[in-house]
Amino acid sequence: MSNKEQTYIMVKPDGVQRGLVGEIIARFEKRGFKLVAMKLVHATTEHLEKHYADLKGKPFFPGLIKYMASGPVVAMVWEGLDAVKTGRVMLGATNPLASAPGTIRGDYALAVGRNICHGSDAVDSAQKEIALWFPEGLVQYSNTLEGWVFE
Ligand code: IDP
Ligand code: MG
Repeated sequence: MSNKEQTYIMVKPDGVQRGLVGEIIARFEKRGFKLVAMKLVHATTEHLEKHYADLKGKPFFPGLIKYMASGPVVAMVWEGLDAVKTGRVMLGATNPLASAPGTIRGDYALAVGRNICHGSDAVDSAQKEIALWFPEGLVQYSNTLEGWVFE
């Protein structure tokens, strides 16, 4: 079913410290996405290096891992129509200075190295990230509002 696409969304350590967890969750909830997994986790550098394996070799990689390991993150999986692409649109551009107002980064962040949230960039990377962060699996339940969100 096309409305079952899943994306991995994470509030980064700066988003947690700045008290933006509720704000970020609220945006995905209000948009109509369904929360199918969530946990607060202080990730190890090994785990974060796997998550960002594609960026290994970039000059900012060591700083990125240090930033991401500096405190707990909120790991989530959201499900719904076009969840991956729409999640990225809701987050805004990687560099918050290029993010439109109304996006999460465009409303709450200024620096690329402190951009408060992560979202999967493609369906296949979403599946990899979900498997990495939620090896225990997702939570299955029915949401009675689905008929009001999807045709
Ligand atoms: P994305 O998070 O928008 O998908 P990626 O290119 O996948 O962006 O980079 C992952 C993360 O690495 C970014 O969200 C940001 O925190 C950090 N990052 C990317 N480019 C830079 C940079 O030029 N300087 C510092 N940090 C960066
Ligand atoms: Mg990325």
